[in-house]
Amino acid sequence: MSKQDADKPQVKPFKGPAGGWGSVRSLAEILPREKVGAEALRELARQNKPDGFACVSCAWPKPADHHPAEFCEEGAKATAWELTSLRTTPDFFAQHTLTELRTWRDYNLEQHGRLTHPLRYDPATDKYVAVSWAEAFADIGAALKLLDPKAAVFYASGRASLETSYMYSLMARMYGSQNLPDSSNMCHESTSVGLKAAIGVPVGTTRLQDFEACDAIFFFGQNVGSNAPRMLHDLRAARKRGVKIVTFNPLKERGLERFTDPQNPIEMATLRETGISTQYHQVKASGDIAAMMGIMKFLVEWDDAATGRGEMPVLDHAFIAAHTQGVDDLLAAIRKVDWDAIEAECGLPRHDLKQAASVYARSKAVMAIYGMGLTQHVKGVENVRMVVNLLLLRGNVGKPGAGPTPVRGHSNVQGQRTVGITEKPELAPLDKLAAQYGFSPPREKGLDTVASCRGIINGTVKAFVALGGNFLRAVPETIAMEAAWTNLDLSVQIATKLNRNHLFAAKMTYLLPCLGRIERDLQATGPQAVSVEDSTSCIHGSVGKAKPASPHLLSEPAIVAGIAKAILPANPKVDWDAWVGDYSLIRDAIEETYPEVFKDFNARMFTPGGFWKGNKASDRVWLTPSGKAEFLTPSGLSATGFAGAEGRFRLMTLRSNDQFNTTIYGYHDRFRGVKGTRDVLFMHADDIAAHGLAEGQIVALESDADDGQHRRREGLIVTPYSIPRGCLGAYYPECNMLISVEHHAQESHVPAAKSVPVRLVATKR
Ligand SMILES: Nc1nc2c(c(=O)[nH]1)N[C@H]1C(S)=C(S)[C@@H](COP(=O)(O)OP(=O)(O)OC[C@H]3O[C@@H](n4cnc5c(=O)[nH]c(N)nc54)[C@H](O)[C@@H]3O)O[C@H]1N2
Ligand SMILES: Nc1nc2c(c(=O)[nH]1)N[C@H]1C(S)=C(S)[C@@H](COP(=O)(O)OP(=O)(O)OC[C@H]3O[C@@H](n4cnc5c(=O)[nH]c(N)nc54)[C@H](O)[C@@H]3O)O[C@H]1N2
Ligand SMILES: [Mo]
Repeated sequence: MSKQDADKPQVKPFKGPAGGWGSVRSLAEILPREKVGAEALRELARQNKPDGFACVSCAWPKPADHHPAEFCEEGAKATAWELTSLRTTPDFFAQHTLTELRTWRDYNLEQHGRLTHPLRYDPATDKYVAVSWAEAFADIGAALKLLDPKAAVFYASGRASLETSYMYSLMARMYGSQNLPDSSNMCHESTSVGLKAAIGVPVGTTRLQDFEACDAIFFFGQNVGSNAPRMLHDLRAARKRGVKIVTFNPLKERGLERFTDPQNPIEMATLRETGISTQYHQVKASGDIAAMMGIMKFLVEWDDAATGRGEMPVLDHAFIAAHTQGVDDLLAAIRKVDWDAIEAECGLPRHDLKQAASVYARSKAVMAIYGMGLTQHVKGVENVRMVVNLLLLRGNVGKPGAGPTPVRGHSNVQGQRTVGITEKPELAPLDKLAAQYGFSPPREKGLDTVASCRGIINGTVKAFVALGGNFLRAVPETIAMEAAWTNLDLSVQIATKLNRNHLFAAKMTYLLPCLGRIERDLQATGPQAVSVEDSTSCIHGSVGKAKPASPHLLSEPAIVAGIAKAILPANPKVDWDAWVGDYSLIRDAIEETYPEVFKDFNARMFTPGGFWKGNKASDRVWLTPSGKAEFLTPSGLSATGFAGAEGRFRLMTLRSNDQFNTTIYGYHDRFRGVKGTRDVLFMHADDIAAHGLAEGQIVALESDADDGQHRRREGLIVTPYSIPRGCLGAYYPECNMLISVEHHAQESHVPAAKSVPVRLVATKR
């Protein structure tokens, strides 16, 4: 057991700001723990620079005029995690069966360091053993060729480069499968669906320069201090200009309260902080639709009054008339909705909503930034559409300083979609691919994440190939999913570190270790670069220079090519080996498929700040069927999708500031004052008392999904916290067993991880 595990758990309020000395101390802890050498420290200096590598952590844009150190605490942790000198070798696997490793915690699995050799699972010994790459590819090819391509799933976690992702989706389609779910299916799919329907583009419309032009920012359900800390610099600069920041979040998140720039020696020395939010509204989980309805109700009231008096209207009627459709229904619903219902659903008094509305009404350019707090709900798509409604009412789309700003997760999750990773046939240029490569791509819809889970549980999915990620840990219903995994014919995992998904074997199981993005990628024509797309649709080149973790690793493009050659007949139009030898040829192919987005791709990929993909909605060109931006009248005030019931709580499954998704860096959540444990249950003090519980008591949670299934999570420590009554918070992925596969967003199918219906069960004191 490492020292971290042995720390005595404690939770007490954290007094410091986001950033600041806490973030320096946190780095001073993690760098030695990962035993990173001088080389890794040198690499940190190249992070997110125009000639460096694109951070492997989040997707926040990398500015053209970068800071001396363009990385944050979280980015540095991600770099250290990849450049660790620790190794998980075949010797390690000789000592441990998978049965034993399944009793380990996520942290301990990954803490053994980078995978070094291609591995095959040996059922006789219940261990992984080293194999040659040639044998692995031949075996995988033989197994996939026996299957109906529609029974094979090709998952992608959002990290792999544009080059790899293009090859991967092409391979799946040439093989005959459109089953290309990705982590976006659990993340911002509600954005892709909601924004596309509302404004005709599936992505945000803003860029970094909009932070310099806005006069207010509305911030919904995104924990910037932990999950996109580099944005704190943009927020701080905006605050210094007097921009108002109005936040809606059930939890008081430190990064949204105040920040000390760790790169500013004066701030650090004087402990000076910048306040971030000028208003902080602790909305109930799933209460954002109601809160936004409340804000709009004020806007409409003030607009009526102003126009009645012949004054400047509050709504932008000219914009609405010229550019939108559907406002009348929405306005009717706003006028009709009752204040008591709004207050009850969002948990905020109308006075608070009035304050928010008044900032909105007085601001000329407003950005709306949001994350998982909006997308991961049964009504996640409506949440996103409500954000657009709010923006459209005052023309806040398609002008400087204004627009929806979804904060994407993985560093290339948006880009993977751009180059074809999608289960939706209408989103891939199938005719173009057919012509370019001379094959007939599958035309029917493939399986998304939820459909893949169902298929694995009911046995219709037979093979699962994963380009990164930890699917079994990230999805809902983990207990049933783990049990069903062993029925698969084939599981292939392309990964850098051992994780829990790798411990569940199919009939044939391969674990294929790859180079990370920070590592030198040497191919036939020399060192290679790759590219990624950030949250604001800017595309960046990335060059890895660190020494690879093992000489036996292959690059992701090489692994994809190895599998592709083993499953596909030779095709003169795709020379997989040539692509692997020279990635610029892959970029030429990408440019041929997507000439508008990737014009002069190779020449432009190292543009400082990235090159912009363009965005029609930001030019007020609406690629919707009506040619207008669409208002949507919400179907109700609550985003939960379930009824309230006595004793039923809304559980939000959250990230700590010591994790990257299922990768657990450690057991501290500094900003929330948690030390030495991840087994906390954040709860309102009055709810603790009302349930006859006490701080520190151990409880279990049971699913309250009304579907007859028993799901239970033991061992949570009752922790009083600033959180609305009726809501609970606990960490992802350890609570995923509580979520039903069927508890997901309508339309986008994103698992509704931010309002899981649960019941509390007291176990021991
Ligand atoms: N260090 C680090 N960085 C990351 C990640 C990581 O795990 N670690 N993950 C990456 C990925 S893939 C993603 S998608 C992003 C995720 O980043 P976020 O979008 O910040 O996701 P979460 O941490 O899940 O937290 C969402 C926030 O929503 C709030 N919330 C919950 N329910 C509601 C609600 O109903 N309404 C409102 N208004 N708020 C709500 C929570 O209190 C929390 O502050 O970050 C990316 N960056
Ligand atoms: N309850 C609940 N569930 C959630 C969420 C939530 O908020 N609550 N969030 C959802 C979201 S937003 C997301 S994005 C998903 C995340 O789901 P995934 O993307 O599937 O999970 P990660 O934890 O990011 O994957 C980590 C693994 O990726 C591998 N890896 C790391 N770097 C590389 C690389 O360079 N190449 C390759 N090939 N592999 C690499 C490592 O082996 C590591 O163990 O989880 C979702 N699940
Ligand atoms: Mo994500």
